[in-house]
Amino acid sequence: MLLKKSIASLILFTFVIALLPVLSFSQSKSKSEKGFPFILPDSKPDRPLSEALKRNYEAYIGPQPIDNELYTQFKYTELKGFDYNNHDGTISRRDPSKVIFKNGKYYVWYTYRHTSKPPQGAALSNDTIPSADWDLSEIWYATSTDGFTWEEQGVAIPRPPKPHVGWRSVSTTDILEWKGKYYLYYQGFMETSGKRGDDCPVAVSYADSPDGPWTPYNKIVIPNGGEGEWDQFSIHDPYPIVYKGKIYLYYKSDFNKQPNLVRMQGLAIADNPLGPFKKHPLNPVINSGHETTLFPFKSGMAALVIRDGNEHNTIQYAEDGVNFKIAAITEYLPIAGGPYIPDAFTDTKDGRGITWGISHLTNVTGWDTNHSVLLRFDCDLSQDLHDPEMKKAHVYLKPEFYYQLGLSKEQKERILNTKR
Ligand code: AAL
Repeated sequence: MLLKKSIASLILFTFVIALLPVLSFSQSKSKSEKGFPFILPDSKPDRPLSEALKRNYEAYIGPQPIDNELYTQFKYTELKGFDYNNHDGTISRRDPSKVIFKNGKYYVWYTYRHTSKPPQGAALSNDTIPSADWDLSEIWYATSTDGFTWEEQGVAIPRPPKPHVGWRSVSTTDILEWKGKYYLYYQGFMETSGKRGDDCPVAVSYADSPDGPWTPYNKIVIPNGGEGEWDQFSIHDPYPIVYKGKIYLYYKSDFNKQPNLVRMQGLAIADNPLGPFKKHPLNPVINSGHETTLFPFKSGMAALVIRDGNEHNTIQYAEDGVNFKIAAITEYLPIAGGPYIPDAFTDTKDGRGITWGISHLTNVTGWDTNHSVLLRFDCDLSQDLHDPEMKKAHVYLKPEFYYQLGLSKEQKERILNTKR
């Protein structure tokens, strides 16, 4: 009897041992066959992933917007202190510079147009009638103690006399502080914008104080590209940052044949604010965008990429300041944003990021009184702020907003004439 029992228990034991690998395999099989976990893993899980889920963990700083330091919403505030002649189109302010803080106040420079008539297009323009919103303009500046109410200080860079660069218009400026001196880079038009295209090089003026007086260098500091090169006609939106011990000046150019104008952004680097600037061999370095808005972030460079191109409405990041990748996708980004970047000129190795700045809105009333206004934007693209309200991923807008995005007459006719 005892023998029978021990043989039976031996058989049972052997059977269980034999089953173990199958059981554990079926257990592990069921683990890998288990669906994606209900609680979103903080880091890339060790399991087969779709391309989208791989990207969710590889392309972005965090698996959700709330965890992504380079994701933010943007909030806007109307500025006090600027008069626009009842918005009749004769006064325009646009394309603000970065904001700096000096002498206990904030400074911003911008394109200022004050003409007897609103822009009339190239054909109807003359020495006093502007072709475009930034034609026949000067560079003015304003100061503020809080970034919301501004005091206009007047002209910083007037239009120089012919034949100096910028005699037709000086516009779209940005500020650099370098070794205790100040430099304003700006588009220097020597023909009416719109005659051929929006064609201009970049000029520069310098001063010992942000309040001027500004001395024009009276030479082209960022030249147009050679014939047939992408930036042969326009060097727009000069945007200097001190990075890796040098001046990294980002800019935009309009190229390709009309009506399919392409806008991309390039980089020119110099050791001296007055040049020579060497254009990067990999230019264009950003494949989309319009006006330039960048800031040092950690050891690299971040960029707000707006309005045009396959990758508009993105926030991008380049570990080396040159090779940009999408870091976040967002909406209602500041147009022509000029952020307040405390470490824009400190050659930082750990860029802290941004929380506010000045941007613009164009054509705010309609083409017959075309002009632009400045406004303030706030955001959370900072290592030193964590504002969950700025990390929300949806903006609720009223039906009127959507209805103003209406069909054109031609689209309506096409739809109504489409056979069922
Ligand atoms: C802006 C900028 C440049 C262009 C025009 C004025 O948005 O891109 O400055 O020349 O438009």
